[in-house]
Amino acid sequence: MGSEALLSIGTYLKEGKRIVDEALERYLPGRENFPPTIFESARYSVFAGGKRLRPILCMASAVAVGGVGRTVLPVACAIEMIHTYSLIHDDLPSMDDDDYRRGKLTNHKVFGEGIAILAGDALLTEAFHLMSAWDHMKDVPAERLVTVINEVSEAAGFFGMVGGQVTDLESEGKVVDKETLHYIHVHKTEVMITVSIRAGAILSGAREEELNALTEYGKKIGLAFQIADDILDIESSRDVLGKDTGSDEERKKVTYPALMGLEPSRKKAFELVQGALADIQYFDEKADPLRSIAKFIVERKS
Ligand code: GRG
Repeated sequence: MGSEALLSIGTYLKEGKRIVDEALERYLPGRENFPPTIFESARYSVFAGGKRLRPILCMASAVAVGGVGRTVLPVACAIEMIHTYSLIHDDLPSMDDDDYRRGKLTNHKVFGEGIAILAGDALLTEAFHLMSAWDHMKDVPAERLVTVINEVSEAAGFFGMVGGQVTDLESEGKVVDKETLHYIHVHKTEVMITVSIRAGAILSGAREEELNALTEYGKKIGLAFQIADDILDIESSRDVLGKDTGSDEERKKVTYPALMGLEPSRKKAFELVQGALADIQYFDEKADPLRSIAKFIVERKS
């Protein structure tokens, strides 16, 4: 994953996914360990066919500041493990109660609720085990790694994704204002995307102004990604998306299109992407993958 001219964003993402999948295969213990069910359950969801957007962003950000994508792979994969845990838990009967994800039955439908909860717990814990495993990250100064671990834990926890999920749960079926909707989207989705980008840059020794620009880029594409997700829930089909659509409306979930309308939401996502491109305008061609990913985020079909 260098900065070579991009054949197409599709080819780039496919190659990124291949690299991430290969690394996850190495980092994630297999069912030859005891007790086998938990490894099988965790692997079932990790290898269910996600886009790997967050780890790809982490590597692309490393490259944009002059680093090497593969150097940040352990942290990139740890972030994907945290993302997978959040999806497993989000699908549980006590949360969104979804039967399908990424075109396959959800984890609890296959392994039962208890094992699904534990697979999520194990993935979250394993992510921090992996990030702090010194032998994987020997080339990175320790203080950069500690900073990244600190930021990732904040993004995933009380003040990040968990906070967003709690507010989302508590808002179901209620009339919610724009500020609450913004809080949910930022905390549930944007912060994990921004921290993926920051992690790649920090580990690669980004200068302060580079890090600031990438953070602004991350905040904008992170929000655009969630707005696009809200739109896909309305406009896409289960065949394309791999999960049930129309579920936001059914559950009376607060979304951008529900609050602002479909066209204004599309416009907002487009403006965010333009803003993100402006944030990184002074980066050279090594940031081209980040530019293409920003556009892909609002053009994607799944
Ligand atoms: C359980 C603490 C906890 C949090 C759950 C991630 C999440 C928070 C909920 C999932 C539902 C949802 C719509 C989340 C917003 C983030 C999002 C769009 C996730 C899907 O991410 P993709 O499209 O998924 O990157 P793939 O399958 O490609 O990995």
